[in-house]
Amino acid sequence: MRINNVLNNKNSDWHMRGLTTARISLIFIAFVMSACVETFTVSTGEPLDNTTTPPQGGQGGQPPVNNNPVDTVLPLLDPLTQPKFVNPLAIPKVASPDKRKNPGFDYYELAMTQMQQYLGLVDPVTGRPLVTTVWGYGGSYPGPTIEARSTSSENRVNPGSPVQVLWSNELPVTHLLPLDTTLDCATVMPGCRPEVRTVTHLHGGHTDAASDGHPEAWFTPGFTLGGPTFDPTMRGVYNYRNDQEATALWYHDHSMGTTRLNVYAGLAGFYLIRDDNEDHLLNMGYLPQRAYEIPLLIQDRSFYKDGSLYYPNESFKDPVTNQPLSLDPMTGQPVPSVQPEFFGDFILVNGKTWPVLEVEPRKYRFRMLNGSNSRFYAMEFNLKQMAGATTVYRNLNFFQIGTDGGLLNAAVETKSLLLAPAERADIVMDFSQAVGETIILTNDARSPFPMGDSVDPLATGQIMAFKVAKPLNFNIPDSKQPQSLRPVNIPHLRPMPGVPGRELILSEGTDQFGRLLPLLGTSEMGPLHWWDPTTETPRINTTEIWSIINTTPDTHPVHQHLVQFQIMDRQRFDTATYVAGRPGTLQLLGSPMPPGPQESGWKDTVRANPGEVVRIIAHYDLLGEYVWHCHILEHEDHQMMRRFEVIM
Ligand SMILES: [Cu+2]
Repeated sequence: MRINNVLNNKNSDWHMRGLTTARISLIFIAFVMSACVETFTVSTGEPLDNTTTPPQGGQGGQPPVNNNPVDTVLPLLDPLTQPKFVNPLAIPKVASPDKRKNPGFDYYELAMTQMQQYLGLVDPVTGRPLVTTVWGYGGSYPGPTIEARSTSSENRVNPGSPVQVLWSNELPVTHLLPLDTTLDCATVMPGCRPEVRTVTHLHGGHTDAASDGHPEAWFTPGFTLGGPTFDPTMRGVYNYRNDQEATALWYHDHSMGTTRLNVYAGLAGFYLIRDDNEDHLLNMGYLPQRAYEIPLLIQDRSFYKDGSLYYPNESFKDPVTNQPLSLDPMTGQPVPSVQPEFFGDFILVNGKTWPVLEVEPRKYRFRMLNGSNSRFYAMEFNLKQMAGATTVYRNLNFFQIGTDGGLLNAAVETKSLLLAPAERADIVMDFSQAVGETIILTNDARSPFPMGDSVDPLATGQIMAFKVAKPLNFNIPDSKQPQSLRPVNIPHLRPMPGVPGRELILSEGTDQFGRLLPLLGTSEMGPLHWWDPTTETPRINTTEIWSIINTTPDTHPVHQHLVQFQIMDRQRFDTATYVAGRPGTLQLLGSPMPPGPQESGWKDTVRANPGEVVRIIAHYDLLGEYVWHCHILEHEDHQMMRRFEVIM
């Protein structure tokens, strides 16, 4: 399938096993550890629950210096040595806005810093807690949750304000993780430098182009350096309109060529929009009250034995000679290579490994977000029971009530939920029939999705646990089963007469070193690079259909900035006859299939499946340059991203 992929460690699960068996003995570098464990950087704003001191007996350690030299092989932490469902789920604090700084705006200041945080890891030999050096916004990973209120014209009862955030970069000048200096990074210096550059994007936000977090609008500490589209006059202050309906957005780093590393280091947080309709549902008892609404940011990571973050540091090698091919353009020295994908073997929720949440026997609302670099999650709630000496699992029904961009028309009863990177789902889970029981949120999505390796049922096959151990608080009534969720159904976007659709492609080629190069492109021109001229130029206030033809063997989560779109349908095509760049060769097969009920709402990220054309429709109502891209971050950083510009 992936003939161009000759990276030794494409599949990290395989890589881990290789490391934990034969390769550990090759090189061993001991970190000199000394006792100073309580040196967490605590936020200047809202601290996060999980920045708390680790349990008794905490081991000390200088922050592990982890900008790892190339091609070293250090021992990794084995996920099977780690306790599961012991660490309490951390819930990110809600940031408090300053309403006086800039009247009319909710104003926040969120600095990006490096800190040490307890992610729930223990030393497998001593049982002592291990701390991890991470990056975070506002002093924590994940960053604090921003709660905004809709400013939409339909939100008249309790209208909100736009939000302003000063995003400042107070990170070290050296990256925490292995940097590939061969990528196109739109840097001011050759060789993908400066190493540490950041720009924040509000994912799913209806945002003016200047504040959208364009990947080339990155900046360095003190705004001393900036990318080609960085506007120094903004001084890192971004405006968010909030003129959209209630939903869960998220903010994360989007810097050119280093998004995968910056997000992996910890730069992500929730951004919830509230509105009158949601209040109405709460007042009517159709949604769990706020105390029972919990955001769940699901991510995979790998760690070295000292608890520091592992990200592959191997150069890209010639498969025959084993000589490094990824060479720094400035020094000519081997550098770590971008990966085709990266899959960690630890699962974290809100920055804690395999956490547990004690719940009451009632309904809870979970705001689910897949914030992983490459991993998909196919999730179920499984009730763990004993049948004699055997553990058996019974998967439970739950309700999906919302998608990326807002509530569905009506709740969808289901047993499973599939989330690609960056997708969100709003769900309601009823624990009332499980008093005293433990329910495991499980995952069985293959990596890469959908045809890659299966999960390890004892590690990546598990996400978190819910123990129905708390007594029911009778003072707060349980919610009713959610039924109709909107005053009027979501209007179907309609194509506009005279506005042609676009045929776009997802493809795989090779870069200058022979590495797998995932690309976007157009049906007429074939695969295109980031630097090729902009081809997608919707006119302002028009509605367009984009047909995205996936010629690759993997599912790619395709994300458009600016808009919330609707999925129209998916249809198979003949992959044997189709040639990108020759539109006449597209032979559609079978019938177009409308999206299932779990995707029948507002979306900003769509799963483009292999061998399928997915059609999406969106309305473009703000001028300026934005991007669309695959949200597998290793793909996005390696050219699977293109500009689009809304023009007059
Ligand atoms: Cu992709």
